[in-house]
Amino acid sequence: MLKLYELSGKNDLRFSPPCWIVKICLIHRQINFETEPVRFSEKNKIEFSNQRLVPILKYQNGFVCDSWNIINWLDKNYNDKKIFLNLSSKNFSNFLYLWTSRQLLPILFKIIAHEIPNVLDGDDLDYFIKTREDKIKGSITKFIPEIPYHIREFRKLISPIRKIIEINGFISGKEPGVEDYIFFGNFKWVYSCSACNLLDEYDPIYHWYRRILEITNL
Ligand SMILES: N[C@@H](CCC(=O)N[C@@H](CS)C(=O)NCC(=O)O)C(=O)O
Repeated sequence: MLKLYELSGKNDLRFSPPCWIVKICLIHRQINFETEPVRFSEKNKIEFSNQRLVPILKYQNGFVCDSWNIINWLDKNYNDKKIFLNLSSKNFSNFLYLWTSRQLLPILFKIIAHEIPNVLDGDDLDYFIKTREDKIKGSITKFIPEIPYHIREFRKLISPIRKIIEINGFISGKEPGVEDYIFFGNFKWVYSCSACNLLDEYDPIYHWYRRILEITNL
């Protein structure tokens, strides 16, 4: 059986965006898997992969790291699940993945950074604060005054996706697909860690997010 190594926090909360991309894909495509929680401080659990990040998907004869690589591996090895419908769908998914990881997640981090410690405890809490503060060269609370600005900008930035959802219901079309899984990771992260008002309750993207949760029984 496939084993998904995914980040876990306080009370076993799973909140990592790339881990959710893979997990929602496995759930929605009904691919059997078991999960292995990995805390920030449990690098020993993933030593076999010779790197320090999750998600990792372990299969009978090996493993794949990185959510985009895992999605591609699933597409290749679960041919009947039709993860990418064609090359256009693969390219659009790749665009969404790169846009998410390079541009959206860094903005979302500024919006929720000061709340992430609430979902961590013990050594994980110290690790998170130390590594992230080293990276941003300052306190994780330093973005707080800019939050309303970043929320406004984020809502504007994702307007093309809002339009697609208004037209089709889902990003992939009439049913959720790989493009929805990739975009979903952003919101699952924010809503797991933060009480911020990221999306207006009338926003079609907010309703899309709720529909994905319902469809996948999350
Ligand atoms: N590009 C990778 C990103 C993986 C990544 O950054 N994972 C984070 C969780 S969101 C992680 O494992 N962090 C562990 C750490 O910071 O020590 C992907 O798409 O899978």
